[in-house]
Amino acid sequence: MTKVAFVTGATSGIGRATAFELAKQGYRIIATGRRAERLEELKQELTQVPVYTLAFDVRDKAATQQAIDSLPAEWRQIEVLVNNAGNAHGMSSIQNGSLDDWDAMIDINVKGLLYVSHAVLPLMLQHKKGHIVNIGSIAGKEVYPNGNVYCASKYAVDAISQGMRIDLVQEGIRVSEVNPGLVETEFSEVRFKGDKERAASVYKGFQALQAQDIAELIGFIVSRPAHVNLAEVLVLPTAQAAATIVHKQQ
Ligand code: NDP
Ligand code: 8X3
Repeated sequence: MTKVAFVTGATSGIGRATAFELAKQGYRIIATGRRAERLEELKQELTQVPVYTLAFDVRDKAATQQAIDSLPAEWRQIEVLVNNAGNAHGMSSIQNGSLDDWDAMIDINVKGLLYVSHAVLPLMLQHKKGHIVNIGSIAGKEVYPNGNVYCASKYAVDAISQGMRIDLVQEGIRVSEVNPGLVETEFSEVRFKGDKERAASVYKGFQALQAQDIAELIGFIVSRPAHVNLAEVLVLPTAQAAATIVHKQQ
């Protein structure tokens, strides 16, 4: 039976591209996200391997556990978990921040990643084999103006990834963390609450990373020999030197 990869946030951007990339390596794909219609579209398009979809909100711990418990036997031997679901919500100073935005970022990026991992890990532990790839960010490596809580959520992903690696080393489970800089996805549209013009301006004047770039990196990480773990990768567009230092053409 072919191996199984579980990808969160597969309805868009990095997660969607990763589902396609891992399928190229022969993984059967469990694709998850909230938007069931997008998951259905993915299933229609991704025909070279079997695809199983689970629509749930990672903020809801009961729904997350229930969804993963509902997997049929032939989908339970998960070898790769890509903890990708996440977003920034808003971008403002701490004194002008919105509690709802803060809740969303902490609940999705931090607690959601934990809920999914908590439900999937027992399936990996049964086989003493598995690879967890957490999607952090350059925002988990440096704090930038008005990034406060989003950065905090990604610093938490960094700490959780290190903690997972320490606790799971004796179990033979690899834990990797991918920390991208600016990737052109729906990320900024979500951050700026549907303001497409403002979102597009983030990626103007330079060549941003594309979701495919990150998907290929994830594909590389999970295809290393069993004794090799790429623990952490910071990946930036060539035009980006740090979180707020981007060389843009006028
Ligand atoms: P997108 O907005 O394109 O994709 C986000 C994905 O997360 C969607 O599939 C969305 O699915 C899913 N998601 C969001 N909220 C929830 C939720 N409550 N429950 C379940 N799924 C959810 O953004 P990206 O592809 O860019 O983002 C993917 C990851 O990459 C995120 O963790 C982000 O922080 C990180 N990242 C992004 C960078 C960038 O510049 N784009 C740079 C560094 C890191 P749905 O809405 O259907 O639920
Ligand atoms: C997304 C990249 O720079 O907007 O994590 O924080 S950034």
